[in-house]
Amino acid sequence: MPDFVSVASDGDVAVVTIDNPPVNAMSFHVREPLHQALAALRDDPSVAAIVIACAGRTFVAGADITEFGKPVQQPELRAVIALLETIAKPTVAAIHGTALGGGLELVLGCHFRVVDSNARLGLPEVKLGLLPGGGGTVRLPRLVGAEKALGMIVSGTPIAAVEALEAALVDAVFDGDLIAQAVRFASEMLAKGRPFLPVRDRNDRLGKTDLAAFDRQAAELAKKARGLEAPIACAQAVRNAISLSFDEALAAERELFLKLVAGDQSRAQRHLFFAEREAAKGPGKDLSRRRIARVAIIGAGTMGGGIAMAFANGGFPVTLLEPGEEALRRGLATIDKNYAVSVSRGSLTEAARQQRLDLFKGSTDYADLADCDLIVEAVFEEMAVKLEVFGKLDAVAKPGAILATNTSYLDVNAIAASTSRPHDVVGLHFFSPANVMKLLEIVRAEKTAPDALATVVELARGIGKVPVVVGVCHGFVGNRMLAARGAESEALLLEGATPSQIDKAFTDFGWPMGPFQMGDLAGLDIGWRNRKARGLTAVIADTLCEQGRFGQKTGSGFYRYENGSRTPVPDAEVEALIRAKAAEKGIAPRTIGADEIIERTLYPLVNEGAKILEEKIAARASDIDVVWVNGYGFPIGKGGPMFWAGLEGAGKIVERLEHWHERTGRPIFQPATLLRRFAETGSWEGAGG
Ligand code: 3H9
Repeated sequence: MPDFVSVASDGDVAVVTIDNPPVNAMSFHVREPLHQALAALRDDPSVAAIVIACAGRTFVAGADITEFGKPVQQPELRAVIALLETIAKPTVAAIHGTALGGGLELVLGCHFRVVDSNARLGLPEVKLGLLPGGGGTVRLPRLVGAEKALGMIVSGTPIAAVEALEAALVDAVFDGDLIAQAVRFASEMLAKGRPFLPVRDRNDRLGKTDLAAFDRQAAELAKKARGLEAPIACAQAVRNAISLSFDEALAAERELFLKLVAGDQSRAQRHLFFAEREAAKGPGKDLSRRRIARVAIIGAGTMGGGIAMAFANGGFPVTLLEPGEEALRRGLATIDKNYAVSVSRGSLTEAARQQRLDLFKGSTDYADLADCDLIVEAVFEEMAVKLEVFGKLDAVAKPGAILATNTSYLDVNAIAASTSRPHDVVGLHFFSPANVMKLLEIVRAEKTAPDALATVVELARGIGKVPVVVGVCHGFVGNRMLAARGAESEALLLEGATPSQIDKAFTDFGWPMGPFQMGDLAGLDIGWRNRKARGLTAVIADTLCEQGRFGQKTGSGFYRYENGSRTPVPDAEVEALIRAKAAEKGIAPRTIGADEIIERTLYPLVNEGAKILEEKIAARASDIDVVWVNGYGFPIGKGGPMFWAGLEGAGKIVERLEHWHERTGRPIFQPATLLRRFAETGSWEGAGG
């Protein structure tokens, strides 16, 4: 049995080391020996002070998330912290890496906290649909003040060492041997004979809270919660820390925590936490990786520029190729401007901007790609254009270079087959704006070499993307399912729903915006062009485009946008157009409820997901959830479409799909075999491959 907790002495200072790789989570097998060790040190007269530290790459990254939803094993984390807080000798936490969640709560039980200069500290529980349940909402405000604590707890974003020092969350920041310096710090505190006041008794900062300002801040944050319970509970718990006694607030925090941890939203968010990590494992960790030192992007338009920025942001030298001088100059100027905006907003320093710009090399000549290890094509979405580019790449790229296409729909097998090296070809489907959006669909073509795939998956994580490996089909996972979600939009409009009514059903569900707002934002002309290329029509959307209503960029689409505003205003003209088109088709309008809107849009979404799993286009149902949450705004509190299917009841979904199939005969309503099986077994497992 490994030593999850060990104790060593440095003079009269005891050093307790937690060693629970990979992230020192506060699992039961850590809590038990830690509790025992602390009790023994408390009672040992030869020990004058205690340092708590961690082995490995980080301090404690939180409670063990895999234990949630299972019976709690004693001692609980709260008991360990309570014991720590009763120790009268100085206790010093020595923090490197990240002290997160239960890890930060543990050190709030210490008298002092000293940190490595690269350390980060935070309470990210809200991102798992929780609130800090180990006293964090009650102790943190006592140290840093209620308003600062509220911001940290509701956002879940960790703060850096220097900010933690300024906020009085930590007592010293060190470089070099942290444990030696923590021991020295403990000895100094002993020598000074300072009163060692536990955090629970430090009430002076809390007493100075401006309650009105606090309530305003909490109300602002609640507005942004968009149906999520955890941020509201977090704010409530910090409010309790101000208005209740320490013990009462602690008990109230516990109650809120237990409610959240048992709820669907936290289950969904925990599912996503593990789903993202599973998806990011790619084809296997034992595969060798190719060396990627320089990346090239072909195409300096919006997409190409965004992809180039994503790689530069990750520290890669980038060759940006655009055959025309003028287009290249424009592309580079846009990148320059985007970074300048980040500087003016304060999200990037001037030095970092310069560093990133220095990574760019513009070129109009394919011969300049000969030294690149990964080349990403982001040219016009047309097979002939892509094939021409790949022909040129095949001629100039060095052996072993990975050739990627950023196509959203086209057949990557055909693109690969057009080259002499199909094993080096993959799809890298970035989402716009590519320097911001997290999702990256990595398309594995029939002949893609496993090591090439493993390389791009790892690279994606390295540049802060959330990678999901998908197979080849029209639209891959995301856009194929999007088409299924939108297939009934026109029919719903013609039958009597309005764009704003449909969009409201979506925002009430938890989406950031509905499909028509989304279409107006992205530009209706994109879909129009795609439909024309495939010989398809959409009577309302096509008519709007024929009228020059392309969405926000032209001031009108499904909505009106007054005086350059981004706020959609329902437009009587559009509603009249819909009624006229319905009348032409002899459709009498009727009232359509939110339930029907969800059934005819989101049930086909799930159904298409099941078909994608059947066809092994996605390896796991959870991969599909990762795609939809990170690329399309599916509400995180519902865990993605495939997880939500379980919450909604797959039996109900099958039944209603059958109903709509019978009524309309449309294939999107034909329940997938796998969805029927899920309805019977409650599991998507065994579907992928
Ligand atoms: C909490 O503390 C509640 C308390 O308030 C109350 C309790 C009563 N537990 O992300 P990585 C695994 S809630 C279990 O790839 P990185 C992860 O699944 C918790 N496992 O590494 C992965 O496993 P695998 C609040 C965990 O270097 C492996 O570790 N804390 C946990 O990119 C490596 O993870 C958080 O929410 C965990 N807590 O990033 C912090 N954390 O290799 C969550 C990680 O099998 N963790 N694993 O796939 C993180 O944010 C990142 O993992 C961290 C490292 C930044 C620490």
